[in-house]
Amino acid sequence: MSSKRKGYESTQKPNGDLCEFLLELADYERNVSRNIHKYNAYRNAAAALGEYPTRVKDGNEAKKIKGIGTKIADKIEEFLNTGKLTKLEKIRASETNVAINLLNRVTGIGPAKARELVDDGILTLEDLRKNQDKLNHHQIIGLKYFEDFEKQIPREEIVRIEAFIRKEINEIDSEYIITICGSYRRGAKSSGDVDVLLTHPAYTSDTQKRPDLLKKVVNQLKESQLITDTLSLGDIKFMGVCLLEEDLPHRRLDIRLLPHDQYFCGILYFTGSDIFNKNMRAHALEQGFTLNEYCIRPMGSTGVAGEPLPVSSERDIFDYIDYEYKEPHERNV
Ligand code: 8DG
Ligand code: CA
Ligand code: CA
Repeated sequence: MSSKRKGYESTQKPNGDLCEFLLELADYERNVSRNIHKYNAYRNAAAALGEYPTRVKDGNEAKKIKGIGTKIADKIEEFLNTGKLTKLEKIRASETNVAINLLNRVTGIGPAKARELVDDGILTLEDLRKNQDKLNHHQIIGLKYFEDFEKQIPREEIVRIEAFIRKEINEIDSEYIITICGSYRRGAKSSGDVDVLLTHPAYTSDTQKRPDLLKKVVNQLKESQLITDTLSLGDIKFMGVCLLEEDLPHRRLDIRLLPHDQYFCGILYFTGSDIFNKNMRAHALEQGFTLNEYCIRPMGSTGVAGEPLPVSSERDIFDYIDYEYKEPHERNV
């Protein structure tokens, strides 16, 4: 997951300000309280409000929207009446909360690590720079490029990164297949990072692992000086940093190697949005299928998943579960 701060394009939406405060509460629940249940509840409510076509007039109207319960509706009511939210004012007034939220924005630092650092008296990025012995390699790189990674990547830049990667990979082996997923594939004007999915016809879930297929690509992109840093490199996943040109910011780049037969389930999953995925998986279950980032399987009457079904396009997956096909740009839920 790239983006630690995910916003909705709130300005044009009739309930954009309400979405903003719900997302701020969601961040608080994830980063500070570490209550993933409440985090999801706020995220779902924000997504539902973001889709709602007209300005919500009061808490009662909000409560009628699917995904918004009584407690969140009460907060919406308070916000509409007073223009602010007492709970949020209190959260913002706590130095500890502010610091935990800030440290969480460094890639590699999660809620538990952020809490630990704050307990050690580290409250600012400056404090963190002086205490790098408390950080691992990933976190040190995250700190080094903190300002760069906060910047959105314009679509035109990803278009150029994509062309660069295609050209380099084609020089190693023209049989590689790549797709840039994430918000870019959904047509976003800017993205938080670059999500590359990679496969090769010679690598399937029946064959041996092929870490060499990923390593060759990473080496080539290092040699051609697109990749500047590695956060982590395993058999199937590279996480790192790229730089297209001097004077541009450094960008987060992820490359995942998938077996050829699992490529389309992977593309579907990593295109998202995460809420679109959640809705689609729920629909799959209702239809008697289980869907994940690797495969789609029928659920037998005993509740045990069967063998993965053959998939040769994203559309196949929608067809199995009788779900109306959505183009990537229609998946911005
Ligand atoms: P952004 O980078 O522009 O901020 O947005 P994004 O491309 O939609 O988000 P991302 O964090 O880069 O994740 C890419 C896709 O991965 C996302 O759209 C859907 C899928 N995904 C989930 N859940 C999760 C998860 O928990 N972790 C990761 N790494 N990816 C997830 O649906
Ligand atoms: Ca990502
Ligand atoms: Ca992304």
